[in-house]
Amino acid sequence: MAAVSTTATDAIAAGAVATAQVQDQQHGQGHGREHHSDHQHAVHAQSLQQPPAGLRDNAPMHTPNTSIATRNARGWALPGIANLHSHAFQRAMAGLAERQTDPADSFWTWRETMYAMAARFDPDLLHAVASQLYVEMLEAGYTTVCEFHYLHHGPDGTPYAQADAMSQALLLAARDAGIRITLLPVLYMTGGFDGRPLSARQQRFGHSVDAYLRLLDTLRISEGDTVRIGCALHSLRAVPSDPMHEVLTALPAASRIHIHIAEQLPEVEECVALRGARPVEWLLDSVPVDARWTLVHATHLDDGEVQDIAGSGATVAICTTTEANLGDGLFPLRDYLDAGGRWGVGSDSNSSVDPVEELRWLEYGQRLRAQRRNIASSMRVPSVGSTLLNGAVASAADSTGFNQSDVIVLDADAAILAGATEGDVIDRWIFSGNRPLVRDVEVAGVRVVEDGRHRDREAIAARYREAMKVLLA
Ligand code: NGQ
Ligand code: ZN
Repeated sequence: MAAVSTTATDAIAAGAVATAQVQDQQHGQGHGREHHSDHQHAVHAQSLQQPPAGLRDNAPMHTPNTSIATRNARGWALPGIANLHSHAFQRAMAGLAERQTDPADSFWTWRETMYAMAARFDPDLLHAVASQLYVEMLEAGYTTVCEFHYLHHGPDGTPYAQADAMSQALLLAARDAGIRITLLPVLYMTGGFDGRPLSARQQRFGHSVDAYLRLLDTLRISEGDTVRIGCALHSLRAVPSDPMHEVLTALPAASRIHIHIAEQLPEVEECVALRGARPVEWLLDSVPVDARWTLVHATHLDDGEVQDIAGSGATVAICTTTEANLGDGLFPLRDYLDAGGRWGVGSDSNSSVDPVEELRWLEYGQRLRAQRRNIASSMRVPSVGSTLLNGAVASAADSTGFNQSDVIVLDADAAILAGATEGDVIDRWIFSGNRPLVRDVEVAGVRVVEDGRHRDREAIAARYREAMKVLLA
């Protein structure tokens, strides 16, 4: 093959193919060996409770085994990850808002582009886009999605003949994909802190308190093994104080409550101007926030708010990639961990659908700011990956309302995991790049992803392509 190359491009291409073939052969030959040495390492790590020899100089003498990874016949088993925040329809605009619309482009100009996309959806299109998204979530290792859903009515605000048609589309998408869903219908009443009415494009989001509570009642019939119905308040901007109290009083005691809280500085400033306190401060002073609450985008916090959220038992949903994409700001992770705060991750706008990227960039953002390394770690749990994953796993039940956990299995035969141990496999998964390593995913005992592929990947993708033709027409 190299012999017939006549141009530099051909030669380079031929070289690349030859290298790839060698790598394939090595990978193929290496299978048995890797398996064997994985096993040896696992035994070694268990008996000595020490990091691999090459790293011992820099490691504490007695590294406790805080890993939640275990080796089984199919690979490295880990708990499935809960995605604490998603707006499924926004998946359809991934990569389509990365162009200048104004020299001062911001969250607020992005929101106009997003509203234009939102206006095109109906229940069938939402079902097609959400089921594709949920397949991708499962293949990436998310086994539960908290869907923060506010596209309730027709584009002009007229309710659908079946008032919960859009919610049902999301429940159906979750069922098709086989993911657990905590559906969070959103209460959205005003266009800003000053109580201004919804704009034309926001009409389809709105409800009266009564209509909203009726929607929750209707949807609760669907609750079951893999479905929970919770409550979402869009934001303090969109929900005035009185209706907020009315809804909270009417909720069943176990209901989970999610809210967008302090994503952008202008909303913090507006809240101070109109409610006399910062958003988190106002919320914690106004209602009994506890472990049933998830605060999404608790990005802009002062020191007191960091302590108070941590003390409340609420979970913070950090949406690293969306917060980066929208230019929101960095969550004060180290201070919050020091305060003992609970947190998890969400894919939010779904411009990225991968817990690895959320967790990795959660840590990397902190490193870039602090100009230090290994921020989410401690002497007790030195592994950054374990600290991150343990945090996400610990908050999942409180945030989602599901007590059962699911299983994902990483491909122990992947070259990048050669020689992995219980003590390092999580770090190696999160900090080794972008090759998908999730081999199997089981939700409620059903294997929905096998060998990296969702059981209905093709059919659901075909329906998504048709939907995108309509959405982009
Ligand atoms: C949302 N998304 O509701 O989809 C919001 C934008 C808003 C994020 N905050 C709209 N990432 O907050 O008004
Ligand atoms: Zn959101």
